[in-house]
Amino acid sequence: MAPNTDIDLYSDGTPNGHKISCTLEELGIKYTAHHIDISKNTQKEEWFLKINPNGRIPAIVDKTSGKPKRRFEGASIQLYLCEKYDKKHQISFPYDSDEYWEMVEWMVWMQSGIGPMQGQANHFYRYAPEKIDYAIKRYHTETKRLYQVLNDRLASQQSSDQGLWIVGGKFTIADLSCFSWVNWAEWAGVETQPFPELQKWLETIQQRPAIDKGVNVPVKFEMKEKMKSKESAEEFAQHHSKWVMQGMKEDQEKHQ
Ligand SMILES: N[C@@H](CCC(=O)N[C@@H](CS)C(=O)NCC(=O)O)C(=O)O
Repeated sequence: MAPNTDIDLYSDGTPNGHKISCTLEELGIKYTAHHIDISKNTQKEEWFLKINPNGRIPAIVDKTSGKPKRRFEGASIQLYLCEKYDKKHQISFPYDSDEYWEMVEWMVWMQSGIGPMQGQANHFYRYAPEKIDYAIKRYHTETKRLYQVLNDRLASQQSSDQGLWIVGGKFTIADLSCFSWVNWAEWAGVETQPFPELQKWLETIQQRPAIDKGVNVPVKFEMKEKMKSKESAEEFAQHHSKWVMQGMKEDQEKHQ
């Protein structure tokens, strides 16, 4: 039976946000989702900075034990939730096992690689007011290089009878972490078809009911729908570009 949790999730419909809503859904535990509209800069408000001093989503406050615990940074939230609420290790591994450290390795790899590189690809390909070819190429190439690393890992796992999963022959938070960004590949202008194992892995994860639910928390997942026409993709990019530019302006004023 799922533990009786009391968790507040602060998030928005983005890759980093999906990472945590999908983790909570996979664990099947009770939580309340609060929409932090990053286009309105809610993540920079005083009350939210007390939860995440970095002013970014996602964050959680776990009130289950009675003493509220605030957690921020995607990978650290995922590890915390599994340590506390995945006692049967359905999507994680026992602390200090070899698989545990391999899982952590791939999560840190994702957090310091795919996340920031694909994030910059989004920025220069979709949001920047001028199209700088050098920057677009740099971040597209780096994202593709990282996808190849993931593709090769999946291929070698499969050929050693570990299934098409990153670690230990089962779906874990390492897969979920990487999935949260690879699922947004087309928004960054990167195709997944050239990476056959990654493509199969992606489609398998997309079919998990908890993932289908999680990507629609706290708001409906719209990107793939918006990508169906050039006009709606452009409109979606404009909407995001506006707040990204405003945020940059405010940061530049503060940090001259
Ligand atoms: N390393 C952080 C990244 C968090 C992050 O960059 N979140 C983005 C949304 S995907 C955000 O809150 N952006 C708002 C802003 O830049 O002000 C994590 O994994 O949690």
